[in-house]
Amino acid sequence: MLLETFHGTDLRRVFDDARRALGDDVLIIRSAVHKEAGITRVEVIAARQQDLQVLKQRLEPTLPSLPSAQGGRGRSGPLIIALVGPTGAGKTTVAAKLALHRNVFGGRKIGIITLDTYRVGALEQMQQYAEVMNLPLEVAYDAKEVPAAMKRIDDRDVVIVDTPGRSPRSHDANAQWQSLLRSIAPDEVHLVIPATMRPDAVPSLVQALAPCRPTHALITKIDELHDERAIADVAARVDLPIRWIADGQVVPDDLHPSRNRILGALGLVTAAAGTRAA
Ligand SMILES: Nc1nc2c(ncn2[C@@H]2O[C@H](COP(=O)(O)OP(=O)(O)OP(=O)(O)O)[C@@H](O)[C@H]2O)c(=O)[nH]1
Ligand SMILES: [Mg+2]
Repeated sequence: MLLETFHGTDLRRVFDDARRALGDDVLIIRSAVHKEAGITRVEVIAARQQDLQVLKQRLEPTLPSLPSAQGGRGRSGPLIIALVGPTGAGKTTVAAKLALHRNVFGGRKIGIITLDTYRVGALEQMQQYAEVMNLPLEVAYDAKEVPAAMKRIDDRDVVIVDTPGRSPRSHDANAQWQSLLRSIAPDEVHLVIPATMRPDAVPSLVQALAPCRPTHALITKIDELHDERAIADVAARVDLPIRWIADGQVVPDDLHPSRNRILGALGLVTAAAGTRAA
């Protein structure tokens, strides 16, 4: 765990325990002292500064470079960002937020491709979003359709690819949409992870979705946490850069840059900076 909790009755001793366990570069994130039935109880939450440094480096605030007249990305066509992750993680909602948020790709031409043709109602959900957002939507059922679908939205600056939830049971269905995704060759693949997921389950999720070649993680449902510091534990378990987080169902407002929010949850930036919108 990134964050370790230490208990005791004497603050100095608990600090010493933390230092013994985590080494001299220990950073105290929070300490609390309260009395319970006349006994002083101390709780100290600490982390290794080195681990925090590694986490900070992964919270990259910069947006990807977008296509320009000079072809600055080294290839023509739109920037392609795909979203993959477990069922119900918030992929489709994030797709709509990315498409609409003025501080993300505001003013750019956006297109959407969905590979989610499996779940009943999934296509209708995306069609409704595309309609209200007034954005072109392409649906790819098999690999043969990908080149034509891509060509139809080739004039877009950014294409967002929505995918079905990874089914733990249906290997064939997963293999099929994952091969479709590879044929699209996205520039970035964001692994969408609900913050409410147990941190120790994160590595096996990353492994299960390795065929999608995730380049980033995107943590959703932060609003459902009892204690926001838990985002840091999820973030620390996924060894990928994290640019955005989501903290609610409201499209597009509940999407924010990750850095200040995650460091803010740890008390490492001021609260005001930590809650600033995207
Ligand atoms: N509280 C909360 N709910 C969210 C957030 N993001 C999405 N949701 C809700 O989670 C539910 C599932 O969201 P979807 O976007 O459909 O999730 P998905 O990953 O596309 O789901 P599948 O396509 O079924 O795999 C919806 O009710 C969303 O409104 C978030 O950040 N916080
Ligand atoms: Mg979906």
